[in-house]
Amino acid sequence: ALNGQTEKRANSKKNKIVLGFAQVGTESSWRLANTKSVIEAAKEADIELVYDNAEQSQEKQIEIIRRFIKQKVDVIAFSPKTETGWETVLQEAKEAGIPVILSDREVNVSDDTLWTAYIGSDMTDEGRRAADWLVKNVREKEQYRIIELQGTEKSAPALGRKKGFDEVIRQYSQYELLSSYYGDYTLQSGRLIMERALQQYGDRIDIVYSHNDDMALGAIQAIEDYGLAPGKDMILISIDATRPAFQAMAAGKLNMAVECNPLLGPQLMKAVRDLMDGKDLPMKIITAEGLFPMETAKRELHNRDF
Ligand code: GYE
Repeated sequence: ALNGQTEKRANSKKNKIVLGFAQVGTESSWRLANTKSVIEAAKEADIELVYDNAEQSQEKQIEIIRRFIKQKVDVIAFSPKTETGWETVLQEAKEAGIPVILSDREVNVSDDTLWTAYIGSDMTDEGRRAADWLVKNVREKEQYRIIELQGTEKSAPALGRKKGFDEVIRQYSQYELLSSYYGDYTLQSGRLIMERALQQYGDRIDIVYSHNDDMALGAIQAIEDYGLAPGKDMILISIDATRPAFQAMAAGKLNMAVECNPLLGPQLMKAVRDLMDGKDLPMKIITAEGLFPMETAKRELHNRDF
């Protein structure tokens, strides 16, 4: 199928590769940095990017992908809002001979030939590392009660980050997960669900584990409004480690952030080019990432480029 694709391009004398990119939304700092990275990397790689944004709607994302198929783009990349619900549209892409690359979120489909490669992080490992940091660094009290602020329901990062975290925490009786709440990775949703958690549990909450920085920043506001000091009265940890999280850490309000790198543009363009050259892609292209406790924030802040 790939060779046919390359031939078709050569025959039509189309000199630029066309990539359709169906971004999931504009929900977070991470996402904005990701979008910028994809747009810049396409320019750099001289790949024609057809970009559209689903604004956190799966139906809209499916519509966009269908439009890409109609336009006969060479490759489709997208960041699937949820893990499920993609069989039909991915089948359509496959029948049209258009390879699909998953960007930063995986899908859960019965037939793995419906997609070509995944580029992004190991979400379960991020959750695991967040919990590892807790059990190694937050352990002087006899009992810790945890609140979890989850990302979008059924999204790959929310599922993975919960799974990895639970896996570790479950082994220590010192930690108790009081409750998990769904947000949608936005600051607003983080604030809202933290308010709900505070209404339910008040100052019995010792630790807040947020699936991304923006929700953690919303939680910080809610905790301050409640009259407590985030980072001191309550331990806050989050995932992404974007610049705003570093600023919150430097201000002593966020205790740790596990890095999730949004700068996937260059890797994506390389994958697209390799595909069009008829090369085989690895199924998973996983990004290596760090972990930053509060104490490193001032030093690292100026190194952050997302
Ligand atoms: O962590 C979050 C964003 O899919 C990895 O989505 C991405 C996640 C990221 O909204 O901030």
